[in-house]
Amino acid sequence: MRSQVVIIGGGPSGLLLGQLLHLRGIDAIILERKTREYVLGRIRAGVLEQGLVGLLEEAGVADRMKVEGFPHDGTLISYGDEIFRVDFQEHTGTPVMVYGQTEVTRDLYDAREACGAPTVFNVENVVIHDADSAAPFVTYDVDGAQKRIDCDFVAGCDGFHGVSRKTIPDTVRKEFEKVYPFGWLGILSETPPVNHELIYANSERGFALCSMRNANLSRYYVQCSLDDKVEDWSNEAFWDELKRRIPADTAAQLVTGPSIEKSIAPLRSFVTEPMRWGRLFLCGDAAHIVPPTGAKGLNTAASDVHYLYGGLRQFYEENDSTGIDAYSARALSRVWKAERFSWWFSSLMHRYPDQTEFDHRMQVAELEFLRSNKAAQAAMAINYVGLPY
Ligand code: FAS
Ligand code: PHB
Repeated sequence: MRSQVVIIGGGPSGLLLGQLLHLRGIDAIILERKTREYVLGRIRAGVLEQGLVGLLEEAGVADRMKVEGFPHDGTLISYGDEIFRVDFQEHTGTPVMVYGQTEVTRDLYDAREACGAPTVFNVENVVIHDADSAAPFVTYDVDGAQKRIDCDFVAGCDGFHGVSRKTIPDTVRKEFEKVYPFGWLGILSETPPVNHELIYANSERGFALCSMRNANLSRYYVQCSLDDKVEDWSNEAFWDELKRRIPADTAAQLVTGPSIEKSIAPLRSFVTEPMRWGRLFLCGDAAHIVPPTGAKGLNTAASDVHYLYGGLRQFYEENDSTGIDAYSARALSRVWKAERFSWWFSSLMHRYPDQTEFDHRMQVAELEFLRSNKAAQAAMAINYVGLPY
């Protein structure tokens, strides 16, 4: 079998790239390790930058998002019982879109099935061959049989635990990592959100985040120990802890209820360089990870897709490799800025186990400065709504 592009991974990166390529008549097959249902069962990002909104419009999958999504013009930040708002419209003229990654992925799968583009689920033993040649190919097992696809390019969209990144030789690949000494315990509950905008909370007891998916589906997080297990946290314990980390009058408004999903995510900052090796291009979590504090994971995967799609389109339509040759440097330039913002916001909002009282006072001083200084708020807003592609 032959395909112009083989995309490894049927998450948002792979699906969005596949849809954009399909619309330009560039054939791409997606190889996904799991089933569609399994992929859609993951609860992850909730905030879309305008760049991603634009890409979804370009891919023709934005209709439901425009009806069911919620544009947010700002966010709240609290510390103790103090709370203030950062106004995205005032500082950037653009909102962010609150619409779950699960729904983005569902819309992309629906569009892919509607156009008949090929996706192979339940693949195993995916191996990328001769990526540093002009004739790469991919082998994989499905239904007990080994398959081979010859191609021009491979897009490694297979996330942090995929095979693509490790295909780049250790002698070529350089990795940068920071592991945070805490995780996020998240729940999804069929309750009305405590506030119509997100609340990022710094408290003596640790970080908390109040988010949502719709008017009756809330998403909450509390910072937790890396030693915690989900089963250590009853719903009651979660709600009690959340109430103790957000301002008292906000906590008094909180509607609690059963969780329909509960999970703990570890936090790390991670970048691989380069994001290209020969005919292999890494995209999204395959190349980089951010702590979710800045809502940059999915959104940085989107800018990778934008750059890679543009380069592949230029190659096929204009016989010009300028875009693919510039891909790694262009993507990494924006990736590192997202890494910095995510690290900065995480450092500002979380309680670190080895944090001294002085360290905490530094956090409070920076929060006071952010609260009182329009230039500081503008800098945060510009990063949060998304730097230009
Ligand atoms: P994904 O990991 O989503 O998709 C990769 C796909 O490749 C998966 O479907 C996987 O099954 C498949 N795959 C893996 N190995 C394969 C192989 N060998 N062969 C074939 N297929 C293979 N970001 C935010 O902005 N906000 C958040 O709140 C947030 N929360 C998160 C919580 C968790 C637990 C995690 C893990 C991530 C979170 N993220 C968050 C980041 C997340 O949204 C990612 O940025 C986003 O899923 C990136 O999409 P992909 O690059 O497509 O990778
Ligand atoms: C979410 O709604 O899941 C969400 C929102 C903002 C973040 C992280 C997660 O920074």
